[in-house]
Amino acid sequence: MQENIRALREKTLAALREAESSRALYELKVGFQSELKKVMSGMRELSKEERPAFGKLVNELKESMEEAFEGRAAEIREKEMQAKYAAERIDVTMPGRKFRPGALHPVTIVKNQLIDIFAGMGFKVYEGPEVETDYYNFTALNTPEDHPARDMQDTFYIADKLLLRTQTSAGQIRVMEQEKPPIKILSPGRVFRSDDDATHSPMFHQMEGLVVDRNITLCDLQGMLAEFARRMFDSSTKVRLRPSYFPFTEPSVEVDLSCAECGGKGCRLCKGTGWIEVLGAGMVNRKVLENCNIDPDEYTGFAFGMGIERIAMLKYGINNIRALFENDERFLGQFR
Ligand code: 2NL
Repeated sequence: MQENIRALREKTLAALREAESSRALYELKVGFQSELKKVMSGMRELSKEERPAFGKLVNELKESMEEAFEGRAAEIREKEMQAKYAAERIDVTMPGRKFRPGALHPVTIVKNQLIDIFAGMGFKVYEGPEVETDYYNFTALNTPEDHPARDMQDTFYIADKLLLRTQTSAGQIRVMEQEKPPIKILSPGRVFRSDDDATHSPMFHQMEGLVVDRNITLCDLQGMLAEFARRMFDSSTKVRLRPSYFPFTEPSVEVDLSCAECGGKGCRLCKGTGWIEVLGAGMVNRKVLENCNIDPDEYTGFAFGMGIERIAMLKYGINNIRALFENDERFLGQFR
């Protein structure tokens, strides 16, 4: 019996030294307790006289083993904490991640400025669909069936009579069909033309304006453009109208602004002329009004259209339109 107790003590102490984790220690304790029970059950075989001495030995074993378990548990806890600290160690002196704030794209900046200026004159923003029918994009705008703009080479067709709009006026037709004058709308948005060089991109942004009411004249257009030019560029900017042609306006004009770079004296930017062509405009063609069931003898209107990229290029001195589409952060970061 005494031999059994001694053996269990030796065996348990040896196993304790080997135990390396709380889990192993727990399993060892369960094993020890069941073996201790077995040893204690041997008490039945002892005589009454032998039992007290045996009981004392068992108690001593229990107490000393409890102490040994507790001591080893503390060592293991400490080791496990150290391992956890090592694994979770962070270097507080490491430099933080660079956080670079975003910025608006120059086309968005200019678009917002244009909307601000025209909203201040009472224009409402209307954005039509980018995929249009050939009726809204061409026919309603008085573009003849054989007009070169309708060519596959100039327009992206999706299906027969379905295309990517080449001008935002396609959407303005929808407004004129649905609403009675007075109409005063601004249509910013993407347009698509099969065109690609330093000053043309197959996708660009346009801003078109349309005013239809009684007694609207070319003078109203000119006055509004003068105010726009002063607000968009600077207060000394002058406006000049030259005769031009668009199927959807009659008369049609090309609109030049005095060169903001040289103040009209003539420089490289304006090629020595003192003027820069900025937009196209005109009085809405009678046929276009009729197509929308607006009586051209009762109502007249003016309309204008400009490329937002072109305005941004002039305003920021960008000479290649590609810079606006490459999304090079070194370029875009300059507009913060
Ligand atoms: C340009 C010229 C222009 C219009 C757009 C328009 C719209 C309707 C009726 C008549 Cl609904 N005209 N828009 C008129 C003249 C010129 O744009 O150079 N755009 C980039």
